[in-house]
Order: sequence, then structure tokens, then C-alpha cells
Amino acid sequence: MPRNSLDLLLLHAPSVYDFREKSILYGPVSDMVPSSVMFELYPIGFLTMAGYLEERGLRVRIANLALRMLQDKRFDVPRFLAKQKPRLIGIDLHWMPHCHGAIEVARIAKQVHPDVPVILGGLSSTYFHEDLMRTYPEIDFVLRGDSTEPPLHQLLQALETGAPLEDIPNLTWRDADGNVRVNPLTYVPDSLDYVDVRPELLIQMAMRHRDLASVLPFNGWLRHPTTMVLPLKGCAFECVTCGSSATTCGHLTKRTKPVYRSPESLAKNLAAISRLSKGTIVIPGDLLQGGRKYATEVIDAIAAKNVKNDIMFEFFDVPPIEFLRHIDAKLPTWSFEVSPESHDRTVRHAMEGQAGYENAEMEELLREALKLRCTRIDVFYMIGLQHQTYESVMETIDYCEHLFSFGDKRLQAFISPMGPFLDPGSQIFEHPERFGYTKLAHTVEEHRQLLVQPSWEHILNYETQWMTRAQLVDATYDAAERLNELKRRYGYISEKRADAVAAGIAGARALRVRLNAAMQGGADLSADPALRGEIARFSESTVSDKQELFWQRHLFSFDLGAIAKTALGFLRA
Ligand code: B12
Ligand code: SF4
Repeated sequence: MPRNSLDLLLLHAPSVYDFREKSILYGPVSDMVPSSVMFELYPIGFLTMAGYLEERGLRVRIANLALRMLQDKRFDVPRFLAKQKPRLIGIDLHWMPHCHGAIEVARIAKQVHPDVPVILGGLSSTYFHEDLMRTYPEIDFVLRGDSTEPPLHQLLQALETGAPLEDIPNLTWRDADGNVRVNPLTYVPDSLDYVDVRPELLIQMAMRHRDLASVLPFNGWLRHPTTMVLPLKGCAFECVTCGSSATTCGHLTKRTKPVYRSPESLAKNLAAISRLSKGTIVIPGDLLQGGRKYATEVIDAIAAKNVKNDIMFEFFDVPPIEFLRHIDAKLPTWSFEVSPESHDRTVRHAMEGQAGYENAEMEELLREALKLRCTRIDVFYMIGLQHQTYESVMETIDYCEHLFSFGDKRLQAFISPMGPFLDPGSQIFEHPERFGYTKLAHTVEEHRQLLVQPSWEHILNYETQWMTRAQLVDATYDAAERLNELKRRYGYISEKRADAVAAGIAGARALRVRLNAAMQGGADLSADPALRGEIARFSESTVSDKQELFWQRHLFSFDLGAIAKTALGFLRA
């Protein structure tokens, strides 16, 4: 039998598979991330898996179906899949909002290629592995854990040689009698340096398949080529809402404490990115979790590589000002973000984990940081927390005005709803009643049904003792409206942009009333073609204009010379 041209086809699905035919008011659930409401960004792990396998002589192709479908109304998924000849099809169900699209893509992949096994992976599939295997016959395997490269390699070898699947760590599979078998989750590496994110791999893949759109991370990335380098897996904090907190990881991925990439490996990755792109590089996850020494070594290693890109750090706690001064002395351009979640002490402290600090402490740090050369400081607040009432959300907006009154436009503030779902495996998901929450979906299938409800008021998988779903939506639009006016008044955004956000909020409110009325009258507007474009328009950039997220604009964000060199090198090879 001729060897298939592709060993692994990695597919990233949109949140809702047939979103192009539907008219759903998804809500501002993606306004704080670069993706659209279809969450088209694929996991970084696609690149580590692809890199690891390619280094071992296997062929991998990444296809961001979500992005292809967003960019081209006529992009036909079954036809695209029919042209591929993979030995294994991998689909991420890392983020729970993909559970509609991921499973639908698995079903179509199975229809098109009945003999090709389908594997799912990522944090959400790790949580729901048995549910997935029992409910959806189109899924053949789930590979659990936060690190899967070697077990995936082992599986690809076993599929070729017929070696027993019992020996593959982290694998959930079905035996010949149809029984679901759960191998122990024993592959939990204590170093992340065994894999690399090679940005040039994307160029090679794009060239090999003459298809750039399939490897791009999100819509608009060529204009804003923000990239991310993940320094760790797991987390030392205990935020009760988080699907990857210390306690959750202990159960879910068996990672009892975070593991870090070495400063050298991290800096090498940043340098490789900076050779191709001048865009902002985000380092999420708070380097200081690894200790001050580790964090300082990372900064020094990056400085030694002479990386010129703006580097954006995320801090979970108030960082020591000396550390920020060190960054300022070593890096040419940098910025950071913090997420106090609420201005209100009771609300914030109930989160436990990150943000267990006081406003005064944070303000002192912000004032000192603004004396440095940092290009931007983003402060994020959230709606949907314990003890948080509608009034408390409005007071958070008053507090944002207090921050704006510092008089430095580098200091930005944002607010967004926690959604669409509570994170599976988080303490709140596991014990909702203990934290004053009502959980409205339990299984994967229940979440899939929620995702196709007419409006995000009915999509959210929770409400709290302090706010119903309707109140969460009211609080979001009211807070967004007030914050937008503050940003207009303090000169953060242009009149034109503020008007556009205000119009978006007003439009979303009107649509919500219409959808609710139709729902109460038993009508289904979800497939009404007259509403289709309209609804998509009122789900994005409503709590704030997405453009505000992007740090720096470079007219020529890519080093075209370096890209051409990589491409030529690939052609010669
Ligand atoms: C970095 C990060 C982001 C980055 C994403 C960067 C990226 N491209 O991956 C940004 C900031 C953009 C982001 C956005 C979101 N995030 Co986030 N994010 C994180 C964070 C801090 C790191 C986790 C992470 O992704 N680690 C990387 C590891 C675990 O995965 P990986 O290396 O990419 O992939 C490996 C495995 O997961 C697995 N795998 C993954 N996919 C597949 C597929 C196959 C076939 C196989 C075999 C294996 C496999 O193998 C890979 C290789 O080893 C975590 C919190 C934490 N401490 O973990 C939250 C977290 C993962 N995010 C979360 C959420 C909810 C979101 C959003 C939905 C929030 C929102 N409403 O906007 C969006 C979704 C964005 C999108 N897709 O468009 C939740 C997920 C809960 C859940 N189970 O659904 C988490 C746990 C916590 C949180 N609340 O933030 N996020
Ligand atoms: S700091 Fe909190 S929200 Fe962020 S990854 Fe850690 S536990 Fe999750």
C-alpha cells in the first residue's frame, strides 16, 4: 500500500461549525482575545506537536478550518478534507467553546475518511475524555494531558506497526469489543525544553501546501502579527474560576506544580520569531511564578539575543518594581498586563489565587511603572464573579475612571464577561453551589446545545446567586457603554471609534430584545438569512474595539527578506 502523503492532519474548528448559516448573537465573549467569536486561534501546541513529529521525519499539516471558513464564505470543509490523505486526523478541543465545531468536524472527517482514525486533545478533551469516547463514535482516541508530543509520536508508530495501544501513555481508546480503555496519564514531563516552537515551520507548511490561510493564527494576523511564547505549563495560583489552576491541574493533567522552559530555550524562541516579525511578542503566565531569579534570567537571556520587538508580560500578582526596572534597563520596548478582575476587595479576594492584592498596592506599582519606558499597561476586569452584583460592576467602571485620571494614556482598562462557559475542572465548575453558582450544562452534549442558542444570554453555562444570565448581560452592556464614554472623554479613543462601539452596543441591545421576543413567541430566528450578517456585526468589538488590544502598529511588521530566505532554504532542501 502506498504510504500516505501526510502522517497527521491537525484541524482547528470554529466554535460553532455551521456559523455561516446561523444567526446567533454570540456576545462579546471574545473581545479580550485576538480571535473573533468563532475563536479561530489554534493552540500553540499545534506547533510543538508538528515540530516534534517533523523532526522525526513525519509529515504534518495544520489546517485552521475556522479561519478558512471566516475568510471565505464558500470554503467547503468536506471538499477540502477529501483532498487530504492523512494517516491520522487530529482535532483540538482545548477550549470548551469549540465543542460544537470540533465534534462536527470529527463527524465530517469520519464521513469523508471512514478508515482514518480521529484523535482529540487539549484541556477540555482531557476533562471530558470518557464522555467524548462514549457519546461520539466518530472519535477514536483522546490524548490527555498538557504535553502530548512523544505519546502522539508513539501512537503514529503503533498505527503503522500494529504495536499494542495499552503501552501509550495518556491515551484513551476503544478496544476491539468497543470498550473504552483509559491508559494511565503518566507522561507529565518536568521540562519543556524537549520541544520548540519553530515559526519557520509555518512558512514551510504554507509553501508545501501552497496555502497560507490555513496556518495563520487569527483573522487580521498579517496586519497585527502578535505572537505568544508560553514560558510554563500549569499554574501555582488557585483562582477558583480557572480550568488550569494548581488544584485543577493536579486532578486534570496530573501536574502538581508548574514546569518552566529554560531561559535559553525561551530566548531562542523569541529570537527566532523576531527574525521574521516585528510584531509584539506576548509572554503570558507570569514569569515571576518561577521565582525572581528565573524571571531575571529570562530577561537577561532575551536581552543577550538583542530582540527588538515589543515584549508584553502578564503578571498575576503585583510585580516588584525592581523587577520592572530591570526589564526597563535591559529591553528596548516592553509592556505588561494585570488582571485584578474587580476593584471590589470582597469580590477580588473571593477569587483566591491571582489578584489577592490591594488596590493601593497596585496603584503604587502603576505610578512607579509609568515612570519607566513601558509602552503600555493593560488592566483587566471581569463580570460574572462571586459576590459581584450589578452595582459592584458599575463601581468597577468608576474605579476605571480613577485609573484614567492618572493622566497617562499608556494605562488602559478593559472589562469583559466571563464566558461563554465556566472552565471545566475549575473549582466553580466542580462545586458550583459552594461558590454561589448554578451550572447549566454538565456534559459535552449539553454544552453543544447551548452554543446554538439564539443569544449569549442563553449560551452562558452559568448564573450566580448575585446575577442571573439576563443581569450578567445587562451589566456587561451597561458597563461597556460607560467605559466607552469614559475612554472618549479621557481621549483614549477617537470620536469615530467611540461612536462605532456605542452603535455596536445599541445594536446588540436591540437585537437581544428582538431575539428574546421571538424566542418567547416560539419563533426560531437562528437561521433567518435577513439577520445573519447583522448578528455577527453585533458580537464583536462591543465591549471595546478589538483594535485597542493590539499594542504597536508597524507598517512593515514582517522581515520579508528573512521570510524569503526561509522559503528559499525550504525549496532547495
Ligand atoms: C496562553 C493561554 C491563552 C492564549 C492562547 C495561546 C494559544 N494559541 O494557545 C490566549 C490568551 C489567546 C487565550 C485565549 C483563550 N483562552 Co486561554 N489560556 C492560556 C493559558 C494561560 C495557558 C494554557 C495553554 O494553552 N497551555 C498550553 C498547553 C496546555 O496546551 P498546548 O501546549 O497549546 O497544547 C498541548 C496540549 O493541550 C495538547 N493538545 C492541544 N490540542 C491538541 C490537539 C490534539 C489532536 C492533540 C493530540 C493534543 C492537543 O497537546 C499539546 C502539545 O503538548 C491557560 C491557563 C493555564 N495556566 O493553563 C488559559 C486557558 C487554557 N484558556 C482558557 C480560555 C477559556 C480561553 C478563551 C476561550 C477565553 C475567551 N473567552 O476569550 C480564549 C480562547 C482563544 C481562542 N482559541 O481563540 C481556559 C480554558 C478552559 C477550558 N477548558 O475551556 C484556560 C484553562 C484558563 C483560562 N480561563 O484562561 N488563552
Ligand atoms: S493565575 Fe489564576 S486564572 Fe491565571 S492561569 Fe493561574 S489559576 Fe488560572
